[in-house]
Amino acid sequence: MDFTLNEAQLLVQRTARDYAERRLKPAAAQLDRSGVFPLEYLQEMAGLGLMGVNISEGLGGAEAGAVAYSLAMTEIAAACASTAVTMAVTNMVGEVIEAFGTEEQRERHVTALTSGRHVAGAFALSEPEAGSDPGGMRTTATRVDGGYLLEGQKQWITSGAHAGVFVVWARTGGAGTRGISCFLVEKGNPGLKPGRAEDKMGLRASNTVPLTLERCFVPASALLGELGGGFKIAMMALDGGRIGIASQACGIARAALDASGKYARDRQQFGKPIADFQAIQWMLADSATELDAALLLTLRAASLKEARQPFSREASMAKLFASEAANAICNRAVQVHGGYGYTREFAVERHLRDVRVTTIYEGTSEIQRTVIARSVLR
Ligand code: COS
Repeated sequence: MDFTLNEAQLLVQRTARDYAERRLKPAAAQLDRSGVFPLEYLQEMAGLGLMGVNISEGLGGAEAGAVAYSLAMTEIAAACASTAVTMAVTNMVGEVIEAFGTEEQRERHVTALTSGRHVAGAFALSEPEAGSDPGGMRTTATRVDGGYLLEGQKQWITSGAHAGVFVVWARTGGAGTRGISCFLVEKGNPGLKPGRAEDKMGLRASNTVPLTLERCFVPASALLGELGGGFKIAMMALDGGRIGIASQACGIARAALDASGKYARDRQQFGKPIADFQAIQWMLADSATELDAALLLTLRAASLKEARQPFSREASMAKLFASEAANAICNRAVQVHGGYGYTREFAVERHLRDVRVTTIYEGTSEIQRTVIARSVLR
Protein backbone atom coordinates (compact mmCIF):
# COMPACT_ATOMS: atom_id res chain seq x y z
CA MET A 1 0.00 0.00 0.00
CA ASP A 2 1.38 3.37 -0.96
CA PHE A 3 1.00 6.07 1.66
CA THR A 4 3.13 8.63 -0.19
CA LEU A 5 1.49 12.00 -0.65
CA ASN A 6 1.60 13.58 -4.10
CA GLU A 7 3.03 17.03 -4.85
CA ALA A 8 -0.31 18.85 -4.66
CA GLN A 9 -1.18 17.21 -1.32
CA LEU A 10 2.24 18.06 0.12
CA LEU A 11 1.89 21.65 -1.05
CA VAL A 12 -1.53 22.09 0.56
CA GLN A 13 -0.30 20.45 3.77
CA ARG A 14 2.78 22.70 3.88
CA THR A 15 0.76 25.83 3.12
CA ALA A 16 -1.72 25.04 5.90
CA ARG A 17 1.01 24.09 8.36
CA ASP A 18 3.07 27.22 7.71
CA TYR A 19 0.03 29.44 8.05
CA ALA A 20 -1.16 27.64 11.18
CA GLU A 21 2.24 27.89 12.88
CA ARG A 22 2.86 31.48 11.89
CA ARG A 23 -0.57 33.07 12.36
CA LEU A 24 -2.99 30.84 14.21
CA LYS A 25 -0.93 29.14 16.90
CA PRO A 26 0.26 32.41 18.47
CA ALA A 27 -3.32 33.76 18.44
CA ALA A 28 -5.25 30.68 19.56
CA ALA A 29 -5.14 31.16 23.35
CA GLN A 30 -6.30 34.76 23.03
CA LEU A 31 -9.05 33.84 20.55
CA ASP A 32 -10.25 31.22 23.04
CA ARG A 33 -10.26 33.72 25.90
CA SER A 34 -11.90 36.57 24.03
CA GLY A 35 -14.30 34.44 22.02
CA VAL A 36 -13.78 36.83 19.11
CA PHE A 37 -14.73 35.35 15.73
CA PRO A 38 -11.48 34.86 13.74
CA LEU A 39 -12.56 37.02 10.82
CA GLU A 40 -9.18 38.29 9.63
CA TYR A 41 -7.68 34.80 9.76
CA LEU A 42 -10.53 33.30 7.78
CA GLN A 43 -10.05 35.85 5.04
CA GLU A 44 -6.32 35.21 4.92
CA MET A 45 -7.08 31.50 4.68
CA ALA A 46 -9.44 32.09 1.77
CA GLY A 47 -6.51 33.82 0.05
CA LEU A 48 -4.49 30.63 0.49
CA GLY A 49 -7.19 28.43 -1.03
CA LEU A 50 -8.17 26.87 2.29
CA MET A 51 -11.87 27.72 2.01
CA GLY A 52 -12.30 25.51 -1.04
CA VAL A 53 -9.58 22.89 -0.91
CA ASN A 54 -11.72 20.28 -2.68
CA ILE A 55 -13.60 22.73 -4.92
CA SER A 56 -12.85 23.13 -8.60
CA GLU A 57 -10.49 25.86 -9.76
CA GLY A 58 -13.21 27.24 -12.01
CA LEU A 59 -15.10 28.22 -8.85
CA GLY A 60 -12.04 29.62 -7.13
CA GLY A 61 -11.14 26.46 -5.24
CA ALA A 62 -7.76 24.76 -4.95
CA GLU A 63 -9.09 21.56 -6.62
CA ALA A 64 -6.60 19.60 -4.52
CA GLY A 65 -8.96 16.77 -3.50
CA ALA A 66 -10.43 15.29 -0.35
CA VAL A 67 -7.12 13.93 0.98
CA ALA A 68 -5.47 17.36 0.72
CA TYR A 69 -8.52 18.82 2.47
CA SER A 70 -8.16 16.37 5.34
CA LEU A 71 -4.43 17.16 5.66
CA ALA A 72 -5.10 20.91 5.68
CA MET A 73 -7.87 20.55 8.26
CA THR A 74 -5.55 18.59 10.57
CA GLU A 75 -2.90 21.33 10.35
CA ILE A 76 -5.32 24.18 11.04
CA ALA A 77 -6.95 22.27 13.92
CA ALA A 78 -3.58 21.58 15.54
CA ALA A 79 -3.17 25.36 15.90
CA CYS A 80 -6.72 26.64 16.45
CA ALA A 81 -9.68 24.28 16.61
CA SER A 82 -12.20 27.15 16.55
CA THR A 83 -10.87 28.41 13.23
CA ALA A 84 -10.76 24.82 11.99
CA VAL A 85 -14.46 24.15 12.57
CA THR A 86 -15.37 27.39 10.80
CA MET A 87 -13.21 26.30 7.87
CA ALA A 88 -14.74 22.79 7.95
CA VAL A 89 -18.33 23.98 7.69
CA THR A 90 -17.45 26.55 5.02
CA ASN A 91 -15.73 23.91 2.88
CA MET A 92 -18.67 21.56 3.38
CA VAL A 93 -21.17 24.22 2.32
CA GLY A 94 -19.09 25.08 -0.77
CA GLU A 95 -18.87 21.42 -1.72
CA VAL A 96 -22.58 20.79 -1.31
CA ILE A 97 -23.47 23.81 -3.46
CA GLU A 98 -20.94 22.76 -6.09
CA ALA A 99 -22.33 19.21 -6.11
CA PHE A 100 -26.07 19.99 -6.14
CA GLY A 101 -26.36 23.63 -7.21
CA THR A 102 -27.35 25.10 -10.53
CA GLU A 103 -24.77 27.00 -12.55
CA GLU A 104 -26.14 30.23 -11.17
CA GLN A 105 -26.09 29.04 -7.54
CA ARG A 106 -22.49 27.90 -7.91
CA GLU A 107 -21.34 31.12 -9.51
CA ARG A 108 -23.11 33.21 -6.93
CA HIS A 109 -22.17 31.38 -3.75
CA VAL A 110 -19.27 29.00 -4.24
CA THR A 111 -17.00 31.69 -5.65
CA ALA A 112 -18.03 33.97 -2.77
CA LEU A 113 -17.03 31.26 -0.27
CA THR A 114 -13.71 30.36 -1.88
CA SER A 115 -12.70 34.02 -2.29
CA GLY A 116 -13.68 35.05 1.24
CA ARG A 117 -16.41 37.44 0.01
CA HIS A 118 -18.71 35.28 2.13
CA VAL A 119 -16.61 35.05 5.27
CA ALA A 120 -18.19 31.65 6.02
CA GLY A 121 -20.97 29.31 5.01
CA ALA A 122 -23.55 27.83 7.39
CA PHE A 123 -25.30 24.45 7.45
CA ALA A 124 -28.76 24.69 9.01
CA LEU A 125 -30.08 21.15 9.48
CA SER A 126 -30.49 20.57 13.24
CA GLU A 127 -33.42 21.87 15.22
CA PRO A 128 -34.14 22.12 18.93
CA GLU A 129 -36.17 18.88 18.72
CA ALA A 130 -34.35 17.25 15.80
CA GLY A 131 -30.63 16.68 16.33
CA SER A 132 -29.68 13.04 15.80
CA ASP A 133 -32.99 12.59 13.98
CA PRO A 134 -33.07 15.29 11.29
CA GLY A 135 -35.85 13.35 9.55
CA GLY A 136 -38.07 14.61 12.38
CA MET A 137 -37.53 18.29 11.54
CA ARG A 138 -40.48 20.70 11.76
CA THR A 139 -39.31 23.74 9.80
CA THR A 140 -41.59 24.20 6.81
CA ALA A 141 -41.23 25.73 3.38
CA THR A 142 -44.60 26.70 1.92
CA ARG A 143 -44.99 27.42 -1.79
CA VAL A 144 -46.06 31.03 -2.39
CA ASP A 145 -46.12 33.23 -5.45
CA GLY A 146 -42.56 33.34 -6.85
CA GLY A 147 -40.95 31.18 -4.20
CA TYR A 148 -41.23 29.71 -0.70
CA LEU A 149 -41.85 30.94 2.82
CA LEU A 150 -39.65 29.28 5.42
CA GLU A 151 -40.84 29.06 9.01
CA GLY A 152 -39.16 27.37 11.92
CA GLN A 153 -36.24 27.10 14.30
CA LYS A 154 -32.72 25.83 13.67
CA GLN A 155 -30.16 25.02 16.34
CA TRP A 156 -26.34 24.82 16.72
CA ILE A 157 -25.61 26.77 13.57
CA THR A 158 -21.87 27.22 13.19
CA SER A 159 -20.97 30.76 11.96
CA GLY A 160 -24.68 31.65 11.95
CA ALA A 161 -24.05 35.30 12.86
CA HIS A 162 -21.44 35.77 10.11
CA ALA A 163 -22.18 33.44 7.22
CA GLY A 164 -22.93 34.84 3.77
CA VAL A 165 -25.00 31.85 2.71
CA PHE A 166 -27.03 29.31 4.70
CA VAL A 167 -28.01 25.88 3.46
CA VAL A 168 -31.39 25.40 5.15
CA TRP A 169 -33.50 22.24 5.27
CA ALA A 170 -37.28 22.43 5.53
CA ARG A 171 -40.36 20.31 4.95
CA THR A 172 -42.02 20.91 1.61
CA GLY A 173 -44.68 18.24 1.96
CA GLY A 174 -45.24 14.81 3.31
CA ALA A 175 -43.93 13.10 6.41
CA GLY A 176 -40.57 11.44 6.85
CA THR A 177 -37.29 12.00 5.12
CA ARG A 178 -38.79 12.27 1.61
CA GLY A 179 -40.76 15.39 2.48
CA ILE A 180 -37.64 17.48 3.07
CA SER A 181 -36.07 19.97 0.65
CA CYS A 182 -33.01 22.13 0.78
CA PHE A 183 -32.74 25.91 0.19
CA LEU A 184 -30.04 28.55 -0.04
CA VAL A 185 -30.77 31.56 2.13
CA GLU A 186 -28.61 34.65 1.91
CA LYS A 187 -27.29 36.78 4.74
CA GLY A 188 -29.45 39.85 5.23
CA ASN A 189 -32.72 38.11 4.41
CA PRO A 190 -35.10 39.88 6.84
CA GLY A 191 -36.80 36.58 7.69
CA LEU A 192 -33.54 34.98 8.85
CA LYS A 193 -32.76 35.87 12.46
CA PRO A 194 -29.67 34.58 14.24
CA GLY A 195 -30.14 34.32 18.01
CA ARG A 196 -27.73 34.76 20.89
CA ALA A 197 -24.42 32.95 20.56
CA GLU A 198 -24.06 29.83 22.71
CA ASP A 199 -21.67 30.09 25.67
CA LYS A 200 -19.73 26.91 24.90
CA MET A 201 -17.23 24.79 26.82
CA GLY A 202 -14.74 24.88 23.94
CA LEU A 203 -14.33 26.15 20.38
CA ARG A 204 -15.03 29.51 21.96
CA ALA A 205 -13.89 31.57 19.00
CA SER A 206 -16.28 29.77 16.69
CA ASN A 207 -19.77 31.19 16.49
CA THR A 208 -22.73 28.91 17.29
CA VAL A 209 -26.24 30.34 17.24
CA PRO A 210 -29.88 29.30 17.02
CA LEU A 211 -31.69 30.61 13.94
CA THR A 212 -35.27 31.72 13.65
CA LEU A 213 -36.91 31.60 10.23
CA GLU A 214 -39.91 33.89 10.32
CA ARG A 215 -41.83 34.42 7.11
CA CYS A 216 -38.48 33.99 5.45
CA PHE A 217 -39.12 34.40 1.72
CA VAL A 218 -36.76 32.82 -0.79
CA PRO A 219 -37.27 32.83 -4.58
CA ALA A 220 -37.98 29.53 -6.34
CA SER A 221 -34.39 29.64 -7.62
CA ALA A 222 -33.16 29.15 -4.02
CA LEU A 223 -34.16 25.47 -4.05
CA LEU A 224 -30.97 23.37 -3.94
CA GLY A 225 -31.33 20.06 -5.77
CA GLU A 226 -34.69 18.42 -6.26
CA LEU A 227 -37.90 19.14 -4.43
CA GLY A 228 -38.14 16.43 -1.74
CA GLY A 229 -34.50 15.46 -2.28
CA GLY A 230 -33.10 17.45 0.64
CA PHE A 231 -32.55 14.64 3.14
CA LYS A 232 -30.21 12.75 0.85
CA ILE A 233 -28.26 15.94 0.18
CA ALA A 234 -27.85 16.36 3.94
CA MET A 235 -26.68 12.77 4.40
CA MET A 236 -24.17 13.01 1.56
CA ALA A 237 -22.84 16.34 2.83
CA LEU A 238 -22.51 14.90 6.33
CA ASP A 239 -20.55 11.90 5.03
CA GLY A 240 -17.93 14.35 3.77
CA GLY A 241 -18.29 16.58 6.82
CA ARG A 242 -17.46 13.64 9.07
CA ILE A 243 -14.08 13.29 7.37
CA GLY A 244 -13.53 16.96 8.18
CA ILE A 245 -14.35 16.48 11.87
CA ALA A 246 -12.23 13.32 12.07
CA SER A 247 -9.35 15.38 10.61
CA GLN A 248 -10.02 18.18 13.08
CA ALA A 249 -9.93 15.69 15.97
CA CYS A 250 -6.61 14.31 14.69
CA GLY A 251 -5.16 17.83 14.59
CA ILE A 252 -6.21 18.70 18.14
CA ALA A 253 -4.88 15.33 19.36
CA ARG A 254 -1.56 15.83 17.60
CA ALA A 255 -1.11 19.21 19.26
CA ALA A 256 -1.88 17.67 22.66
CA LEU A 257 0.55 14.80 22.10
CA ASP A 258 3.33 17.14 20.90
CA ALA A 259 2.83 19.31 23.98
CA SER A 260 2.94 16.23 26.21
CA GLY A 261 6.24 14.99 24.79
CA LYS A 262 7.82 18.40 25.22
CA TYR A 263 6.52 18.81 28.77
CA ALA A 264 7.61 15.29 29.77
CA ARG A 265 11.18 16.03 28.66
CA ASP A 266 11.27 19.36 30.53
CA ARG A 267 9.48 18.51 33.74
CA GLN A 268 11.74 17.05 36.45
CA GLN A 269 10.54 14.94 39.35
CA PHE A 270 12.50 12.55 41.56
CA GLY A 271 15.66 14.06 40.08
CA LYS A 272 14.96 13.25 36.43
CA PRO A 273 12.64 14.20 33.56
CA ILE A 274 9.23 12.55 33.92
CA ALA A 275 9.78 11.25 30.34
CA ASP A 276 12.15 8.72 31.95
CA PHE A 277 9.27 7.06 33.78
CA GLN A 278 7.56 4.18 32.07
CA ALA A 279 4.16 5.38 33.32
CA ILE A 280 4.54 8.51 31.21
CA GLN A 281 6.15 6.69 28.27
CA TRP A 282 3.21 4.29 28.03
CA MET A 283 0.74 7.13 27.95
CA LEU A 284 2.70 8.73 25.12
CA ALA A 285 2.97 5.39 23.30
CA ASP A 286 -0.76 4.73 23.53
CA SER A 287 -1.54 8.25 22.32
CA ALA A 288 0.88 8.03 19.39
CA THR A 289 -0.55 4.67 18.32
CA GLU A 290 -4.17 5.78 18.58
CA LEU A 291 -3.39 8.98 16.70
CA ASP A 292 -1.80 7.06 13.83
CA ALA A 293 -4.77 4.68 13.65
CA ALA A 294 -7.13 7.68 13.62
CA LEU A 295 -5.15 9.37 10.84
CA LEU A 296 -5.08 6.21 8.74
CA LEU A 297 -8.84 5.67 9.03
CA THR A 298 -9.43 9.32 8.20
CA LEU A 299 -7.16 9.33 5.16
CA ARG A 300 -8.68 6.08 3.93
CA ALA A 301 -12.15 7.63 4.02
CA ALA A 302 -10.81 10.75 2.29
CA SER A 303 -9.09 8.75 -0.44
CA LEU A 304 -12.27 6.74 -1.11
CA LYS A 305 -14.19 9.99 -1.41
CA GLU A 306 -11.54 11.34 -3.76
CA ALA A 307 -11.77 8.18 -5.89
CA ARG A 308 -15.56 8.67 -6.02
CA GLN A 309 -16.19 5.34 -4.33
CA PRO A 310 -18.73 4.77 -1.54
CA PHE A 311 -17.28 6.11 1.72
CA SER A 312 -20.20 6.63 4.11
CA ARG A 313 -19.33 3.70 6.39
CA GLU A 314 -15.62 4.54 6.32
CA ALA A 315 -16.31 8.22 7.12
CA SER A 316 -18.39 7.16 10.13
CA MET A 317 -15.64 4.78 11.28
CA ALA A 318 -13.05 7.54 10.95
CA LYS A 319 -15.22 10.06 12.80
CA LEU A 320 -16.09 7.58 15.57
CA PHE A 321 -12.56 6.36 16.13
CA ALA A 322 -10.72 9.65 15.66
CA SER A 323 -13.03 11.67 17.91
CA GLU A 324 -13.01 9.09 20.70
CA ALA A 325 -9.23 8.59 20.43
CA ALA A 326 -8.62 12.34 20.35
CA ASN A 327 -10.63 12.76 23.55
CA ALA A 328 -8.54 10.06 25.24
CA ILE A 329 -5.31 11.61 23.93
CA CYS A 330 -6.19 15.11 25.14
CA ASN A 331 -7.26 13.72 28.50
CA ARG A 332 -3.93 11.90 28.85
CA ALA A 333 -2.10 15.07 27.81
CA VAL A 334 -3.62 16.88 30.80
CA GLN A 335 -2.59 13.94 33.01
CA VAL A 336 1.02 14.17 31.79
CA HIS A 337 1.01 17.88 32.61
CA GLY A 338 -0.31 17.23 36.14
CA GLY A 339 -1.68 20.29 37.96
CA TYR A 340 -0.27 22.63 35.30
CA GLY A 341 -2.40 20.93 32.66
CA TYR A 342 -5.47 22.03 34.56
CA THR A 343 -4.55 25.68 34.14
CA ARG A 344 -4.91 28.05 31.24
CA GLU A 345 -1.15 28.51 31.21
CA PHE A 346 -0.81 25.34 29.13
CA ALA A 347 -2.55 24.73 25.81
CA VAL A 348 -3.63 21.18 26.71
CA GLU A 349 -6.39 22.65 28.90
CA ARG A 350 -7.87 24.29 25.77
CA HIS A 351 -7.30 21.19 23.65
CA LEU A 352 -9.32 19.08 26.10
CA ARG A 353 -12.22 21.56 26.05
CA ASP A 354 -12.06 21.95 22.26
CA VAL A 355 -11.90 18.24 21.48
CA ARG A 356 -14.89 17.32 23.63
CA VAL A 357 -17.49 18.24 21.02
CA THR A 358 -15.93 16.09 18.30
CA THR A 359 -17.78 13.01 19.59
CA ILE A 360 -21.01 15.02 19.47
CA TYR A 361 -21.34 17.25 16.41
CA GLU A 362 -21.82 16.15 12.82
CA GLY A 363 -23.33 13.01 14.28
CA THR A 364 -22.66 11.67 17.77
CA SER A 365 -20.52 8.56 18.30
CA GLU A 366 -23.80 6.71 18.83
CA ILE A 367 -25.07 7.83 15.41
CA GLN A 368 -21.78 6.80 13.77
CA ARG A 369 -22.21 3.34 15.33
CA THR A 370 -25.75 3.24 13.94
CA VAL A 371 -24.48 4.03 10.43
CA ILE A 372 -21.68 1.45 10.71
CA ALA A 373 -23.93 -1.26 12.16
CA ARG A 374 -26.55 -0.75 9.44
CA SER A 375 -23.86 -1.23 6.83
CA VAL A 376 -22.52 -4.36 8.57
CA LEU A 377 -26.01 -5.86 8.76
CA ARG A 378 -27.13 -4.86 5.26
N1 COS B 1 -25.99 8.96 1.44
C1 COS B 1 -27.04 9.00 0.59
N2 COS B 1 -28.28 8.70 0.96
C2 COS B 1 -28.49 8.33 2.25
C3 COS B 1 -27.44 8.27 3.18
C4 COS B 1 -26.15 8.59 2.74
N3 COS B 1 -25.11 8.55 3.56
N4 COS B 1 -27.95 7.88 4.36
C5 COS B 1 -29.26 7.70 4.17
N5 COS B 1 -29.59 7.98 2.90
C6 COS B 1 -30.91 7.88 2.29
C7 COS B 1 -31.48 6.49 2.43
O1 COS B 1 -31.03 5.66 1.39
C8 COS B 1 -32.96 6.73 2.37
O2 COS B 1 -33.34 6.87 1.03
P1 COS B 1 -34.80 6.40 0.48
O3 COS B 1 -35.76 7.39 1.02
O4 COS B 1 -34.66 6.48 -1.00
O5 COS B 1 -35.01 5.02 1.00
C9 COS B 1 -33.11 8.08 3.05
O6 COS B 1 -31.82 8.72 2.97
C10 COS B 1 -33.50 7.97 4.50
O7 COS B 1 -32.53 7.19 5.15
P2 COS B 1 -32.78 6.45 6.52
O8 COS B 1 -34.10 5.72 6.46
O9 COS B 1 -31.58 5.66 6.85
O10 COS B 1 -32.95 7.68 7.50
P3 COS B 1 -33.05 7.75 9.08
O11 COS B 1 -34.05 8.77 9.45
O12 COS B 1 -33.19 6.38 9.67
O13 COS B 1 -31.64 8.38 9.50
C11 COS B 1 -29.34 8.48 10.23
C12 COS B 1 -30.41 7.82 9.35
C13 COS B 1 -29.51 8.11 11.70
C14 COS B 1 -28.03 7.96 9.71
C15 COS B 1 -29.40 10.01 10.05
O14 COS B 1 -30.57 10.53 10.63
C16 COS B 1 -28.24 10.75 10.67
O15 COS B 1 -27.14 10.80 10.08
N6 COS B 1 -28.43 11.37 11.83
C17 COS B 1 -27.42 12.23 12.42
C18 COS B 1 -27.55 13.60 11.90
C19 COS B 1 -26.35 14.41 12.22
O16 COS B 1 -25.22 14.02 11.95
N7 COS B 1 -26.56 15.58 12.82
C20 COS B 1 -25.48 16.39 13.18
C21 COS B 1 -25.80 17.78 12.98
S1 COS B 1 -25.71 18.29 11.38
S2 COS B 1 -24.31 19.59 11.54
